[in-house]
Amino acid sequence: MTSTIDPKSIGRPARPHRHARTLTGYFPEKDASGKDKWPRGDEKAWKDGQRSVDKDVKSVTRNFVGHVQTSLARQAYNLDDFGAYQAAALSTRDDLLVNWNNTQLTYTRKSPKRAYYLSLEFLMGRTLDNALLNLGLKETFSDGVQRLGFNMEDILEQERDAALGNGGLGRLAACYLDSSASQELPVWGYGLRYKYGIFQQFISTDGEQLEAPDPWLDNQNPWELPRLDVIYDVRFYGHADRLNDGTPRALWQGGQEVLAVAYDVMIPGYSTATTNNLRLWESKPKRGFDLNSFNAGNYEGAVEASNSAQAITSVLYPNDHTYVVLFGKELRLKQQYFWTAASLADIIRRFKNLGKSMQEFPDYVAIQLNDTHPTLAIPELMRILIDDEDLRWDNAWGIVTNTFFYTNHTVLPEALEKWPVPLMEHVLPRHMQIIYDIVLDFLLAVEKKFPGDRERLARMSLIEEGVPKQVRMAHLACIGSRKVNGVAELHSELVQTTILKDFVEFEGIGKFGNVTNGITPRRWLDQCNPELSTLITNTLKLKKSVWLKDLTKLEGLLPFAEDKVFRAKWAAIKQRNKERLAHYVQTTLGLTIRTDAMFDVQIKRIHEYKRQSLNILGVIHRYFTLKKMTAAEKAKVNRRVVFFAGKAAPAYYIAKLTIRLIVNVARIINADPDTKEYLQLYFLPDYSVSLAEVLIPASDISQHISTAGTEASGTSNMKFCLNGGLLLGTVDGANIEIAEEVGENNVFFFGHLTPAVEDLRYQHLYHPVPIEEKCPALAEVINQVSTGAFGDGGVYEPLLNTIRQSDYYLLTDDFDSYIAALDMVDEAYLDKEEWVKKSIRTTAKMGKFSSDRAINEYAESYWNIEPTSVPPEGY
Ligand code: 26W
Repeated sequence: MTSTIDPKSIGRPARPHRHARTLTGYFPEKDASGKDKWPRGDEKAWKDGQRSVDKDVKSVTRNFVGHVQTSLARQAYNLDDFGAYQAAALSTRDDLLVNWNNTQLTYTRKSPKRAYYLSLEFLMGRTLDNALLNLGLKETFSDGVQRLGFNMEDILEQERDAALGNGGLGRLAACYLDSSASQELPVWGYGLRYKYGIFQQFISTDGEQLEAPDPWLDNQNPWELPRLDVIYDVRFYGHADRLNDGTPRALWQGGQEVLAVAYDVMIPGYSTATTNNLRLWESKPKRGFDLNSFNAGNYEGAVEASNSAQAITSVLYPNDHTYVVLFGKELRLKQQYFWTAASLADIIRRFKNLGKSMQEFPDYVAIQLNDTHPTLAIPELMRILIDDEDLRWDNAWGIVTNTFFYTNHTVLPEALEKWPVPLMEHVLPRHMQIIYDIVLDFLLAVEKKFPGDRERLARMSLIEEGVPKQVRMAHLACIGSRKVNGVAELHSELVQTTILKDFVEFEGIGKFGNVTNGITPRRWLDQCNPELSTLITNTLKLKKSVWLKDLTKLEGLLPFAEDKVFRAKWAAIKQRNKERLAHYVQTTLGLTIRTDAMFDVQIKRIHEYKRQSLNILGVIHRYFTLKKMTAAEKAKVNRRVVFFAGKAAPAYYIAKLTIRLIVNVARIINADPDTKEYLQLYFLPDYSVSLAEVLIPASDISQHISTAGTEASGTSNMKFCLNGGLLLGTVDGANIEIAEEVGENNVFFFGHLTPAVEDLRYQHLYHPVPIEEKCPALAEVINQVSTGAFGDGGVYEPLLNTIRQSDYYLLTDDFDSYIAALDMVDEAYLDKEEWVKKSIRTTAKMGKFSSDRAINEYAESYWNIEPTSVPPEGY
């Protein structure tokens, strides 16, 4: 079997059971005369709308059947798995709604300080399983659908991922919403309701990535509530005239006006009645179409305005770290403003309902900026306070700088957002005026503290000189916020000593901090690895809801690492998770994977800094090493199955070439009878949250091998370790803190450290050593690729040249230690008992990485908000 991937077979998992059937047990038995006992006894309660929150199997099935017949207008004798999913979602939604209403009512009555998480991305994945878990209805529901003749797992498989994000940043936002609700914190998310999520990835037979749109709303979305009553006007373009009346006010008029319509997504907390809200905005034309043009026969002109308005929330931008300086990407700027303007208008309206003065705004509102994408909220709040609320400049600036908090997610220079000044002046003329006013005040203050330091002023300005001039969004986010944080210890340190160093010197270190990222153990352990979760519950002798909410309780597993019986159970679960993955690959791709091998996984966006290239070159090295071995030598080798998955930004040529190389290497080595027993390689297309949920629990070892100092945190590293997978990585991001927790002897580290990186890059440029001398093993591998061992070698030259030439990501420096680390992994794996001990100890020490811990740090040390509990039955 080769690994040639047939593009037709790729994509979202197929729907396994399309065929319709009759709901078992729904039709009543016949009575003595052969007539149906109809209608069924419970129907009256259903019609009276008496839906109980306190569910039993009977009420679950009743509600389910009710939705089949009413909401879906389908017949109980004719329902397929997809219909069953829809009915399941709608009945679960009914329960969520009760809690959601109670929660909003509680917040309105108690008026606690609230926090708002502004993120352009929320990578939610599927909802049904999570909603049932959090509601405590999983077993009941599963029983219920089973009685109706359905299988819960098949139903869950019908749901499409909500893939409104690129990667780590978007998934982090989703984990934080889950934790906020679980910790009963009054937190709402604000984002955009993209019509198309992250593109679907297909792989052509020659290994090329092809992109297709992700029309995730085509099947309708049962999880959103359209709020046609919650709408705001958002303006673009036009002209802004200062009033020059002794106030800083201006009048912004004309241009394009677009409507923002709210869609609400309910976010249930785990094992609590708290159900928070994620509000997503959709853009709509303010007026349907232009009647004048229509009457004049200009039909295109008539719909133009409508199209232009709808375009704003049509698609998620697929960029991740690359090409963030988006020249001419006017639509992305419009997205950012549309979203921040609608969200702020909504937040201010809610605040005003409290009847407080604007001065008290920061006492009731904290706004978290997830990266610089929502930074326009800073000049937008200034605009509202000055132009609409008539506040003085300093007063307004005081309110702004006590409201916002900024999290940085990358120090890579190419990913720092900058907007061309001419574009800003065109699209947002009033905001550009305000930004200039902010710059003036700010630079005067810097000059006062560091008199005559012109270079410092140029470095710190919000405007970068050049053609065109550009607004540096990270600088604006920094000076407009109360606090600034990075996402892992090392990363926060780098933020403070590199990109924002001048700001630390100017504003003092107190404003800067760290909140190490976290992941929700509900989705990333209990849902994705139910068997392990059950074993943990039984072993800790705690209720699941206890340890899932206090993850440090996992430490109680430590003594069981010494228990042989426990280890056998632990290992057996890993094995079954491998088989589950193999089954997935068999059914979706038609490929047969061996499961009696170590599963080695690298899944993340494809990027040079993440160094998938290092991994694939390591695989090739292994392949040629195996080829040279005798049968007797090979028999002692550790069998390995290597998995890759991840998307490349559509315009990122080198990343796409990397995928191509992986796929073509797979084609050759999986077909090679000399080696295929010992080494297999797969590129799984269309990586998603749902695919991660299958891959992560199956992994023995996962790779997090970024060049030191480039990966801000990483969060999948935490997911693997929580599921008992060991980590092979560089001394970077959260890998460092994971090793601190689980112990360095349970982590495989390699490579140069961050402080060496700058110097090595300098050496590459000014004292280059030929690769053959510096790293012969790598030179040999590169030579094999180049001379066509895996198909036309010429194709890969641009990729290979990045390594032969400046080698910015230091493959030539780290390759030898990488290979040595892989050998250590093999050696360790051969001692199965010892390996399982490491696996147990790793899981046991992952408590720190719960997103509950992280969100509590934000709540306490940043936002100053408190838990606000919701009575389960309402008032
Ligand atoms: C404009 C396109 C774009 C989109 C996203 C540019 C840059 C980004 C982010 C800043 C990149 C990102 O997702 N960063 C990741 O954030 C995770 C959560 O904090 C970290 O775990 C990852 O290390 C970091 O790469």
